[in-house]
Amino acid sequence: MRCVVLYTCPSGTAFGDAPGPFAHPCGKAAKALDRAGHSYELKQVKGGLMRFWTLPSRARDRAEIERLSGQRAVPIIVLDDGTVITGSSKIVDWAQATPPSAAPSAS
Ligand SMILES: N[C@@H](CCC(=O)N[C@@H](CS)C(=O)NCC(=O)O)C(=O)O
Repeated sequence: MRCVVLYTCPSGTAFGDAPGPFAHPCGKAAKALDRAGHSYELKQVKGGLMRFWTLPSRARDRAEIERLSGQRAVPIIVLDDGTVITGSSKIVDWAQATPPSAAPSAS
């Protein structure tokens, strides 16, 4: 199974190395994938609870995330077999537990 797509918020993969609770969840997931040698397509979705001005378009902005994962938060990853992994901690666990050889580079 390879990681095909990493969905993040508009801040993308930034601040994943910040210490402990200050780490940006999407960045933390991206760093773990990078460190483990996984390649992936990055898709940034709009909106977010902190971006309160986007609340009116929230349902539309996160519709794909909701369809894929049943909730609206990112990060999520989608594997090539359709498996969806939701949340930075689970993504970190998957990245560390899955050898890149089992998850060849996305083409
Ligand atoms: N505990 C979650 C927190 C994820 C989180 O706060 N994600 C933000 C973007 S960085 C988000 O999408 N929050 C929900 C929202 O804005 O609707 C994790 O570590 O993955």
